[in-house]
Amino acid sequence: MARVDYAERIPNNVSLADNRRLLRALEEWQPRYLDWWREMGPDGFQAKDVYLRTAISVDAQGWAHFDWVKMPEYRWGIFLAEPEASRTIAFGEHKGTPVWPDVPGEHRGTLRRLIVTQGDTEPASVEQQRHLGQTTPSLYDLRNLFQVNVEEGRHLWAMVYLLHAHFGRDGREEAESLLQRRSGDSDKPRILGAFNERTPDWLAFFMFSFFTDRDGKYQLAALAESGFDPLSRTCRFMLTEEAHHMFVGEAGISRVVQKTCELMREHKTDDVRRHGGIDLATLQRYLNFHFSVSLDLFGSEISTNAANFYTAGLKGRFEETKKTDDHVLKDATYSVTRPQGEGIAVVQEPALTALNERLRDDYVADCQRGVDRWNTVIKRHGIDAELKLPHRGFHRAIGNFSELRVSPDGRIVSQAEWEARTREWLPTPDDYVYVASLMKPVVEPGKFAGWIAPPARGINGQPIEFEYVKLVGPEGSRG
Ligand code: BYC
Repeated sequence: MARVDYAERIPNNVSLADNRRLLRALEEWQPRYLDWWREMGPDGFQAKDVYLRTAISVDAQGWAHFDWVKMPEYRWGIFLAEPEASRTIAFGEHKGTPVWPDVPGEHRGTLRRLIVTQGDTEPASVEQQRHLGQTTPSLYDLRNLFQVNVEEGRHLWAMVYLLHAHFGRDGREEAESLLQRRSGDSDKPRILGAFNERTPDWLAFFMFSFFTDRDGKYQLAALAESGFDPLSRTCRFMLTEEAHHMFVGEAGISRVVQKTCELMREHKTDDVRRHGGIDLATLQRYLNFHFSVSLDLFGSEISTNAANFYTAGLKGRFEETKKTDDHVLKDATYSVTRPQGEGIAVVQEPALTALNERLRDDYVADCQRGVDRWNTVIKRHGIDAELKLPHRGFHRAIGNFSELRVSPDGRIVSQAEWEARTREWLPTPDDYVYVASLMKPVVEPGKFAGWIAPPARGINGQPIEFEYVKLVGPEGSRG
């Protein structure tokens, strides 16, 4: 079961060949997916060989195979983690009963909505990143971008499989719509806010991979607890791939911080812009932006949707099975931060409706660990400065704080103060122009743009100067 069947047009470990109807439906979707990939996937480079990893099994060890692949020929497939024998639902009103191999009728609409929302983010991120290849800081980074992109494409396949296999005609229609919406398009936008923002440059890309992909980790982990077993197994395998995306973000920012610190030391100044670096203040503003829009992705602090998902056994908590409470939460409370009077207070709320906030807390703690590691780099250079996560109420569009103006240090501020100081807190047009001015492609193997340090090591044991993307085609053409 763990081996993936590569003889099929659609590689899979779900015995697609035994279900001719489903196979035909997915084979009809496949060319439309490829049309979308060609139209909205990476701009250029489609005919180039890229050193990519492909899933060849779902075993935790040795699931990936590295080889040269042209992106449109990537073997996008359907991989579910191994079923867990006699798995039972771990939470909610069905706690202790066997997981569902198929969708229970009464939860059909809700599950479809969750799967579509998850699925929609995957192509959205590819669309957001499609122009970045043109300004890559190195071949190593170019390859990482494309790895992330093909895997987001595979995650779309993962959700489309569930829609086709379990939701009949509605599912097929939703699968089509996933190829029709477009990030940032005012007529047919992607579903969630952050996926309609621009990813204008590589600093934004690294921030997105650190902060927004990490929302993916927490949402997938919560869905991996689902009583709907195919969703759980799909998400478990997606999480394996997701880890690399967050690595790209964390290591990317870490390398920018490293370079910034080297320039600060070398030139004895904070103003590294004069030396082609990205100053810490600009990094902080980008961080503030990406963290705050990613916090919105968890939904409102108080959410009956979240309570209903949980009680019905559809979406659990992060590491649900490791928690030692009753897993029903009817009588429990949870601390929630909210505006109160003139200030901000932490109050107790029913734990069930506070589940979005709880997942957000797990996420914030994880983000903080990454920021701490970046700060270690700054400290190592003997520099007295710190990057900080802004207050959770800062720059929010969803939930308790969406109607207020909150400073990064957690004060409710007037509109006038907000307007006067927002340029200290969020990236300014000038920041974007400056960062854009640094985005000159560097494509010589082993060379890196001047605003980012090389990585500690290459991919899959290859040297850093490895030719991760072969830009010179047979006809000698580039780009
Ligand atoms: N933007 O009760 P509420 C990833 C809507 S990222 C726009 O507050 P709920 C990835 C909400 O839909 C992970 N709308 O929240 C990362 C609802 O609408 P309806 C993606 C929003 O429902 C990088 C209404 O507001 N996965 O994988 O408890 C690269 C009230 O909702 C937003 C998932 O999201 C927003 N930010 O939770 C690639 C998991 N927030 O129903 C990939 C599946 C809320 O009243 N989705 N709304 O019309 C979910 O679990 C939930 O839909 C949410 C919202 C957590 C998003």
